[in-house]
Amino acid sequence: MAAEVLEGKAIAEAIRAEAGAQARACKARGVTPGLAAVLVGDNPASTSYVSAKTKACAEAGIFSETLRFPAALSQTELLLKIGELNRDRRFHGILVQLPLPQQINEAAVTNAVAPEKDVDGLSLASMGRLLLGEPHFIPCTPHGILQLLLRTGHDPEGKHVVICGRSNLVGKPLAVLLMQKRKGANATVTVCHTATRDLASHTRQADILVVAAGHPNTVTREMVKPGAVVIDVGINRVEDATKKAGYRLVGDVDFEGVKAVAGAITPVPGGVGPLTVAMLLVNTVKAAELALARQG
Ligand code: L34
Repeated sequence: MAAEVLEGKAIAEAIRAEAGAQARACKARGVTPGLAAVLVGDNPASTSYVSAKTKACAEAGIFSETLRFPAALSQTELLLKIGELNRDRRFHGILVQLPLPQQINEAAVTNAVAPEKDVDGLSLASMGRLLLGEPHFIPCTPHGILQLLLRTGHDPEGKHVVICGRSNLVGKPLAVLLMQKRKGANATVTVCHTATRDLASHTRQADILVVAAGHPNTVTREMVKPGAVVIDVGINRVEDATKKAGYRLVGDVDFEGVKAVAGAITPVPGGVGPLTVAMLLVNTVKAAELALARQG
């Protein structure tokens, strides 16, 4: 039997509507949630992700502004800008879209965002809190994956989750999130990466398999246990002359092959990507609510 396709897009729409209702409640109390999106350079994928984010903000009644900088921007200039945004009361959240050009140290920049505005959840403070089990802002993609699992009836509690990929953006925070001793988490977690030997021997153990490796076809049919839930985080552009854009999007999983054995699988596009966007809105509204609470 073919796998159930987990439509992230529909779930993301529901979450965005919830965030919109909360944004209206903030407005009624005198504060419009605001997001500053920082985009350095003109990477086409980053540009399209940031515009998806600001468009979703507008639909949810969240004020947003995109600050665009040339690829040659220095780290010092970027840090100065972030300092300004930290002090700008119109913005409750600051997003610095990654990757950044090579002359800029990403850790220095993500960590310069004030903890109360760190809606991407990537600063030392946010990551440390997550690790110690007192999460504040949870990074958007891992949070979105957890919401997708919970809202489609695949509670990870007690399950063996195997994650392929150990990035700071996805694999690492997701592993920490899923191992927490609390409702909606509580999984047994294995993290595989580029030095893992015999990857298939690990992936075949997974009740829930999350693939965030950054390469098409990292996971194929024979690597998946029958009935497993497969979450494909990858977004790769592959050349396709039949498409107007000259390319099409594929994930890190061989979708057609794996669909034949898995119990459930996320598509690309329309799977995890839209949830990343939705969770940024959730975090931004939360930042505005916390600002309101501080005002008393
Ligand atoms: N700081 N950098 C920071 N935070 C993030 O959370 C991200 N990420 C990743 C890259 N860099 C980041 C994103 O925003 C990946 N990512 C992201 C956001 C949105 C989408 C995909 C990745 C998305 O909307 N994907 C659509 C299709 C997009 C398209 O057509 O190109 C989808 O359906 O998957």
